[in-house]
Amino acid sequence: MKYQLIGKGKVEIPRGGCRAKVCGSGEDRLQCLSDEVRHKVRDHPCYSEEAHHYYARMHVAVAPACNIQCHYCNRKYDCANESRPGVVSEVVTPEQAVRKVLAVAAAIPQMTVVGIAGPGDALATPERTFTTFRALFKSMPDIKLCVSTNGLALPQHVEELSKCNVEHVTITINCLDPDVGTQIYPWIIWNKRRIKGKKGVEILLEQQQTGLQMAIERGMLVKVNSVMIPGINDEHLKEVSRFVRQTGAFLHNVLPLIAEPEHGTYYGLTGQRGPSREEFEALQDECGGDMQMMRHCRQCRADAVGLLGKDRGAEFTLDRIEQMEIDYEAVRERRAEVHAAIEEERAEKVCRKLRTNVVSLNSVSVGKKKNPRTYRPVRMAVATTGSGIVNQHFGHADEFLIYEVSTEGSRFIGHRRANRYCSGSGTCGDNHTALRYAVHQLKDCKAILCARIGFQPSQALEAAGIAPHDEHSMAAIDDALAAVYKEMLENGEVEELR
Ligand code: CLF
Ligand code: SF4
Repeated sequence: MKYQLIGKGKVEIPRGGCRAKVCGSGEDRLQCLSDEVRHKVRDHPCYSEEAHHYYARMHVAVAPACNIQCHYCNRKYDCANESRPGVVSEVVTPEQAVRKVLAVAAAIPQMTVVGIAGPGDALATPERTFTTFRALFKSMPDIKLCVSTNGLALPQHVEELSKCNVEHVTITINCLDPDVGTQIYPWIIWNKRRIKGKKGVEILLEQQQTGLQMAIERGMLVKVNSVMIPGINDEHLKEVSRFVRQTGAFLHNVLPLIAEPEHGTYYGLTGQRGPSREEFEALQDECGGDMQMMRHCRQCRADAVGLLGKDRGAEFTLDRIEQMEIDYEAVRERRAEVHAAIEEERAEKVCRKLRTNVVSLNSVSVGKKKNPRTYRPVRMAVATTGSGIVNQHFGHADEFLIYEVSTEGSRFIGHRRANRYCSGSGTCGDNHTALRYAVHQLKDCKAILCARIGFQPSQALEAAGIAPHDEHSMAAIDDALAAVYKEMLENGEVEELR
C-alpha cells in the first residue's frame, strides 16, 4: 500500500453487535445489536432498512457553503453526497429550520430524525449548523439528530456535535489513496486558503479518517458514504469498504455517481459516466462481506421531508408554515402514541414471521418431496407506500422495492425508479412510455406484487416474464413474498440449483 491510513485497526468497536454474515438489514439484524445501538437505529430510516418502511426523516437546508470542491457537485444543485440533483427549494435560517421541524413533527408524527445534509457541507458553516442543533435538542429532545459531512472540519467539531446529542454522523469517503483523490477533488479550503491538488487531498483524507475515529470513540454511529465513479474509484472502493469495516463504522453506503451535462458539474461536462445497475449491485455485493451495506438510500435532496423515496418537502415551504401555531407538548404526546403503535405492529410482524414464513417455506412439498433449499432465489418487485405492506396500485408507484426471495426468506436488494403509469385522470391506458419504462426497470424480476393492477399493464408485464400479483393486497411484504415464492415452487416455476 502506497499511502498511510490513520490509526487503522486501533479502534475499539463499540456497537456490541455480532458480525455474523446471517445478519440482514431488517429485524434480524436489529436483534444482533446491543440494546444501546438498537435504541439508536431502530427508528432511524437510514440506519435500518426495516425502519425505513415506517419512519420518516427530514433535512433542514441550513448549510449553503462548502469547504471543498468535488467534481460531481455544482452547488446550484443539492450536495451530491446526500441528494439527487435538484435545486434546493430554499435555504433556511436556523430559526426557520426549527419552525419547519415543528411543523413537520406535527404533520408527520412518524418523522424521527432531523438531518443537516447541505446543500453545502454541514460543518463549513458551523455556527448555522450548531445553532440549529442546539435549538432542536433543547425544544424537541425526542427527535434524533443526524449530520452529513465531507469530513474536512469533523475533527474540530466532533466534540460539539456530541454535546448537541448528534448520535448519527455520515462521512463521505470516496478514497483512501490521494492519487485517486486528485481525480475527484480539485481543491479544498484549509485555514482560509485554497489548497489545490494532492496536498489538499492528503489533508482531506487525513481529516476524514481522524474524524471517523473520533466520532466512533465518542459512541456516535458512523455511516460512510462513498460515491462510485467508474474508472476512478470503483475498484478502490473495495479497499475503502475494508477500511470502513475495520474502523467500526456502523454502515457503508455506496452511491452511484449521478453525472449529467445539464447539472454543470465537471464530471457531467467531461462525460464521466455513472455505473450501470449491474456494476453497482456487483460492487455492493463485493463490498458487503460481513459489513452492513446500506441498500435503501434514495440520494435525497438536502431539503427532503418524509419517508425515503416519498418526498413531501413541497408541503412545508416557509410561506406555508408561517401561520402555524403549534403546541409541541401536545404534538410530542401524539408522536409517542404513533411510535408505540408502530412498534407494536413491528413486534407483531416479527412474531408472525417467526411462526409462519420460514416454516411454511421450508416445509413446502415440491414434487417428490425434494429439499426446497436447492432452488434458486428469485427477484420480485413490490409496490408500497410504506408500513411494510403491499398497499400501492401498480400505476401509482414512483418506485418499486426489489427483493431476492428464497427458502431462507427475503433479502432487500434496492429500489428502482418508476414513472407513474396512471395519472388518476382515467388515461392510464395511454401511458405506454411509463409502462415500457417499468417493464425495463423490472426486467430481472419474476413477479411484481401490488395492491391492484389493470389489464393492460398485467399483459405487458406477463409478456416480459414478470408475473403480476395483486391477491396479496394489504399483506405484510415478507408474508406476501414468501407466499408467491411458495406458489412458484409448487408450480415448478423456480429453477433448481445443481
Ligand atoms: Fe439525512 Fe443522511 Fe441522516 Fe439519513 S439521509 S443526513 S443519514 S437523515 Fe439517508 Fe438520504 Fe441516503 Fe442520506 S436516504 S441520502 S443515507
Ligand atoms: Fe458539493 Fe458536498 Fe462535495 Fe461540498 S462536499 S463539493 S457540497 S458534494
